[in-house]
Amino acid sequence: NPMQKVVDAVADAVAEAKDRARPDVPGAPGVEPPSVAEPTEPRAPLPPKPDQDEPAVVSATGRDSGAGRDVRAQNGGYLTTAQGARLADSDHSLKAGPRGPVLLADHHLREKITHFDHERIPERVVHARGAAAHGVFRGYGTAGEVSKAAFLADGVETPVFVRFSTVLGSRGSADTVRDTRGFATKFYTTEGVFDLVGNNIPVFFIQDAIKFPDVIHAGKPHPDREIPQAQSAHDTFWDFVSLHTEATHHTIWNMSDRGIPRSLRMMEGFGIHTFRLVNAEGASSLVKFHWKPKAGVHSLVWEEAQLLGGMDPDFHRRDLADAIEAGNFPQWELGVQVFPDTPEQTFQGIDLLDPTKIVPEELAPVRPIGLLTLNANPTNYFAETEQVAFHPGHLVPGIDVTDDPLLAGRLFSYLDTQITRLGGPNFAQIPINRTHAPVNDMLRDGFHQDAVHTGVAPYKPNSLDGGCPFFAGADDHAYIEYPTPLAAAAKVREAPASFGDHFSQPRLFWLSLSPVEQQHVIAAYTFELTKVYEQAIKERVLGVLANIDPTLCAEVASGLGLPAPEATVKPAGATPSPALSQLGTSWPVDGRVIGVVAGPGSDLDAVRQARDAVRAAGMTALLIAPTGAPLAEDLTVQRTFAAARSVEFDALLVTGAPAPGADDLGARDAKSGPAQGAVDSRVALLVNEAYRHAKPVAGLPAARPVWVSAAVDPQAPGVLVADNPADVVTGLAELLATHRVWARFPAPTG
Ligand code: HDE
Repeated sequence: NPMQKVVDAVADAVAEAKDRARPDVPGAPGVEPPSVAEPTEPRAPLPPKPDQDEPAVVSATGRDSGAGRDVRAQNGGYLTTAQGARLADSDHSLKAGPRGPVLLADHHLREKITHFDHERIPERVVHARGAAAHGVFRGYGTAGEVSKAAFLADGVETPVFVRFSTVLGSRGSADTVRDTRGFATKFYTTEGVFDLVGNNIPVFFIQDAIKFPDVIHAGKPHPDREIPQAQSAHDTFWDFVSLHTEATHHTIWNMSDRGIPRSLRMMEGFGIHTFRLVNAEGASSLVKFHWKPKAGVHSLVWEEAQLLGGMDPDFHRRDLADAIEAGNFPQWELGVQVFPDTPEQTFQGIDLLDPTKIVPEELAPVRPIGLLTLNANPTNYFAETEQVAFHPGHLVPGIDVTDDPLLAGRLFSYLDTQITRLGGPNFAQIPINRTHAPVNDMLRDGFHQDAVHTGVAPYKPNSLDGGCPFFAGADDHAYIEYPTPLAAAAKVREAPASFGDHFSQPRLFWLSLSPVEQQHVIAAYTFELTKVYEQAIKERVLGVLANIDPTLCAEVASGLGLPAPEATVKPAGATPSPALSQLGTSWPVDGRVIGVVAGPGSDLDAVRQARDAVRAAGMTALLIAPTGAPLAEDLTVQRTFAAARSVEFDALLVTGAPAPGADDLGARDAKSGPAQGAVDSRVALLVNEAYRHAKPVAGLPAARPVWVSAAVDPQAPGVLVADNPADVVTGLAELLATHRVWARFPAPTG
């Protein structure tokens, strides 16, 4: 039967294509990828292209982690033009004689320069600055009760690409600015791409997408001078958030330590909106998504963040890439808070459609449903991190949206913005964006069309292509929208009354913080408002703070030298949510960075033992010495006194008291030279900063003179001296488990 042959051939081609596209992804038990074999002529859907394979796992610095790819920038023996013609020279333009005019006939010059002229694409209108990594997501199977999504089934491994970002800054801005961080994950599932496009703060500035241009225009640099870059410490931001008080909750999170993460590896992530999950029986639940970092939730202190802006503007980007390179793969558990899908769409009085509200974890625990591991750096920043296109509307069966009005606007915005940013509607064909499921669409033509479509009937219904392709049913993994019942209503431009509560949850957040975290919030508001020129805006913000908490308002007012106004809204009584504080928990220290200071006079055996003990504890040791010369054959120096700064390290281990080096200008008195017993001033600064930032500071007995030069109180908490390097490292690791020596911060006044 010739028809049967065609059907078999199609099925074979599809099976082969699937194998090629997903060599390592096992199918979920009982979850078959959608069948795309077609019962009639004429041909198989276009197979995935070779570059639709899993992303390469070659690291940024060329470390080949097994993919066997050649990582040289160019392959092949000869340099060619884009058309493949071999070139004999690419260093000189074609000229009429060596000193003559350049000729228009130089087609190679024109090709080279023209391509260069068009190398840049527009940066993202928000979240322009980002860093990304490849990884894998493994489902626990615990979500089966609420979602039929195949990638959540037990043991299913799905390739992912995750992009972290700041919101306000331009592509070249600094990493450690005070801002919200984006946390966008692309899951290449067998049922199509699912994008979870979240942030590290669980609420948003606005409740309705129509306000997005307003909040972003207010947060971006002033349109006249284009300053300040990548920050909220300016008049227009505070003008907007003080007038538009639904922004109060997000703003207090930004002013907390959450606005300056220690590392992208140490942040939570949140889907923010309430989503709808649908299980195999078709039952719907409402959920909020949470990412929980295995390394804990940690932050910088403000001075560190500021110093890093100059010292190492790429700090977060570098930290992520280095950790992956070193094999310290960052991990997060994905979890859901599950709420019954009731007609009111509220939970214990909290409106689930209001994106400025959280549901405290104490009321609805976060249930873990899978594990994310980032295990490979991108190979090419532009191709992957820049061209990746996320969209909250990239959904798979079992995951649906709700009527959150902010989410509705996002469902429009992301698709729309990619058309400008990536130059047309075919961005799904860019390798990083391609689904790993077979594609059989009827989308045709457009800028940058990569596919060579065959056939004549890219429309339905058709008879010329035998009616192909066909619609799938729910049993064939079709995406079917949940038939949400809608109440009869009049068309209005209005928000529900519950959206009018702007202060009870900011107060809940404030009351949930520990005293030292509250102190940081006070300092952050005071810093930011000090940068505001308009007195009226400062006063208006104080009015907002009074509605959160009188102490917060009074402290900030006193820092600004202004009177504290009375509240205009009666502060709601709130039960604190301990889960909102970053303190009070111990975390693994894997991947933490310890600076090991060594200099002339350090006992090299002790240095070696210290370094090895740090490594044995799963942390990274960076050796800091006067120059880059190795201290011994096996003691490579990673940082010099001139290039090291405390902000790079989570803790310091000092092995000696190095005398000022010849290049230590800070310690040198022009006439008399360094004082007897003086310590290199850069080492003293290093230790002093680490001490002031409440980091563990430890040493061998020979380091004691450094404590004096660095104004370190040897009796202070978290200052540790021991004879044995291994004991020093054990003590450091214990101190680091709580991230900082919190007791060392000045007692809060609030
Ligand atoms: Fe976005 N957002 N957003 N956003 N957003 C973009 O999409 C938008 C919002 C988030 O690493 C843009 O591709 C609107 C909330 C992340 O590539 C744009 C609204 C949350 C990223 C856009 C929001 C986010 C973006 C810019 C209000 C947390 C970076 C370029 C309704 C849940 C993704 C682009 C990446 C990026 C629109 C609000 C997260 C313009 C209209 C809430 C992580 O489409």
